Amino acid sequence: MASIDVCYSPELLHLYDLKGKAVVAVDILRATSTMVTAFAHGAKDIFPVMELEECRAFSGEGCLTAAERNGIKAEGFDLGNSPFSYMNGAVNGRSIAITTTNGTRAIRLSEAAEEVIVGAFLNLKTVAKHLKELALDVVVVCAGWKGQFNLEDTLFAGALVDYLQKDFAFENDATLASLHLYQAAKTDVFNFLRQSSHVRRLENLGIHEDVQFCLQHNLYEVLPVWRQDRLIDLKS
Ligand code: 3SL
Repeated sequence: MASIDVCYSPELLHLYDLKGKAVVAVDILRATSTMVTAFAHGAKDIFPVMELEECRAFSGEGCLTAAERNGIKAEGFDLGNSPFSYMNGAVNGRSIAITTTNGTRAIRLSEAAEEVIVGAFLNLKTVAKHLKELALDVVVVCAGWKGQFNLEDTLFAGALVDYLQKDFAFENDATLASLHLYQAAKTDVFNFLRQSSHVRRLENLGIHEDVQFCLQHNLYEVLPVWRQDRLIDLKS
């Protein structure tokens, strides 16, 4: 039986051997939720990059560029990191280069895996189904916040384990803790996260609707996976 593990921060990735495994990279608030939303609204492909300058360089190649630092849209880019700004038809058929504080880093640091999948509550069931079909060992890589643990990515990990627990073995306490946290939170995930640091950080920036939106389960049947140098949607 394949196993499922949870890595609470990209800074802990050196403790995990990703070779031959499937990684689900997650940044619920908001990078991976936004990428899933972008694909659901017709984005052709997405180039997640770590640095602002790297991202800016893509504008010369006909890509839309998107950048966020510390919750704020970086100056001089087409888009920020709110899922709502990807819903107005502007991304339809377009390539997007994106850099965010933690999410794009989690994706790029997972490249050693056999398969890198972008997960969010928005596409939870689609990701779970794909993992069952792949039958590889899984590591959920939480983006966290600047190397630290966060609650929302951990809840997503727990939700995924909830879906997969009959088909995958658990190998570490991080997985069990994620599952228990999600089981405690699942009747009202929004309320459970009210005091969490990134929800408060976003609220202080006047960002309210994004949190409710990103916590919706199974809104989209989108499956972003890493292929060569970009993310594509396997469901399109
Ligand atoms: O850290 C990240 O990658 C972002 O998703 C953070 S924010 O939600 O845009 O503030």
